[in-house]
Amino acid sequence: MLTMTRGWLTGALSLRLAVGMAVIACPVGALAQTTTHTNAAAITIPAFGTATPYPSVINVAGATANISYMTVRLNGFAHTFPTDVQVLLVSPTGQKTMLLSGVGGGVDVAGINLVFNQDAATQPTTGVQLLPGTYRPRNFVGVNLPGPAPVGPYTADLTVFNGLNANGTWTLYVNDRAIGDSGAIATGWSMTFNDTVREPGPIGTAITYQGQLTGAPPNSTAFLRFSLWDTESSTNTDNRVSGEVTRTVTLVDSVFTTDVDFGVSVQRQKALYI
Ligand SMILES: [Ca+2]
Repeated sequence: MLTMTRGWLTGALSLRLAVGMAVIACPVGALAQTTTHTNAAAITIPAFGTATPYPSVINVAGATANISYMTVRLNGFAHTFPTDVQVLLVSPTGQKTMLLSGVGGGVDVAGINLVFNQDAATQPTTGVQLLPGTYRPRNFVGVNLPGPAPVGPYTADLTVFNGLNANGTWTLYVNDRAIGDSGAIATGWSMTFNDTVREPGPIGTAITYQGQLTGAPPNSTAFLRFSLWDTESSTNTDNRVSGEVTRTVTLVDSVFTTDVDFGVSVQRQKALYI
């Protein structure tokens, strides 16, 4: 009787080993996550000059995937001449985009929520009232913000952050560039990082399997059949989630190494056993 050191053989040479889980059990879309980070403290915009605080800061930690898409919210935006206002977002590693600058004309707004993402259908309008809504960023007046904000030129494009790791200190610089009229972002701002658009397809189940087969001549060949199962020990074929992959392996001092690939169709969001 041939025996496996890390499992057992049943029948002729059909085997089941509770190994390789770390490789096989990776769930589909394991990298997908959506996280929102908020600084709800008020940002006060003076009649002229830099807001308080300048910048407003959000520290991000724990991000395990790189940014594929992001949304920024300004909550409770108010101003009596919105076109005065510049809002610049800077990443921990210095990438930057203007969110708005020179938009909304001179029409008072009070307590509106502005959402920015790159898929929005419209940009804020320059000369008419700024309405609550979702917009692509717009930099209509491209003058430099006062330091310590980085100098321009400034893009108006949230995709500049794609591919970055979000961890670190994000800064939001708000400036009023014209004398008279003031405002606030009364309940602060937030960023949402969304990875669903980069969710991978099913992960393959190709592995390199190394085992030890005893009971056979230690330096010989053996014919093995591999299958994937969704339980560790059931012999019910309902628990078998792949077809068989057969391999003739070469034993060297009873140890063999072989590549086994069950394809992607068997991928489950749970542990599998070989
Ligand atoms: Ca002003």
